[in-house]
Amino acid sequence: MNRTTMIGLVLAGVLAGAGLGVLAFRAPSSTTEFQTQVTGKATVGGPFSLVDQTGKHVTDKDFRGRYMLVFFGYTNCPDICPAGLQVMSAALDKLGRRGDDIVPILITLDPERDTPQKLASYIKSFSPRLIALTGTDSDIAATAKAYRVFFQKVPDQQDPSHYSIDHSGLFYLMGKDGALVAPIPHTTDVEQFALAIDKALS
Ligand SMILES: [Cu+2]
Repeated sequence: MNRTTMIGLVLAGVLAGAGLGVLAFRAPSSTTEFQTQVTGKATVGGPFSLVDQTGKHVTDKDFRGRYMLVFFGYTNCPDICPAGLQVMSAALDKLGRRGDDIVPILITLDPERDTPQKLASYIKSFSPRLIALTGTDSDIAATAKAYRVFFQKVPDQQDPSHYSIDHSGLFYLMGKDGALVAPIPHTTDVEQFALAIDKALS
């Protein structure tokens, strides 16, 4: 056995031990957490059950066999959402037929204000292929949690009846099996966005 193999084996042993330690000391509270601990790989995404902009009930399973390009936001968002969705739409245009299997999906973090009707009129400004999903507070919270999306309601200082929502701005390209293929930051430019998708599809 050469030295590198030896070090490799020792390291593997240490890592395996550490992994078991985590499992022993912290009982996983969910399958996702369990997978994360066993594989050491963060699991992003998962089942959801929501309502689209036409009022139709949809689940993640409806998109199996296609790629979901998932983004979380809200229609009253002043910056991240409109800018990100604009870039995403342009990137899909750029990809042309190559992106035919991609379904862009906006999931609202503001189900209180974002009704299916409001979402329907909002997404008209972007890719005609974009669909938008809303749901109950708890369905939205569970979906955001599965995607590890941070979001927080921020009341308006001047007018407490108004609020904005701070939120993380990643697009998640999910594979035909529903598993994460590539995260794409909302700050990516059109060229790079299209390239990232193109790479992920090959
Ligand atoms: Cu936003």
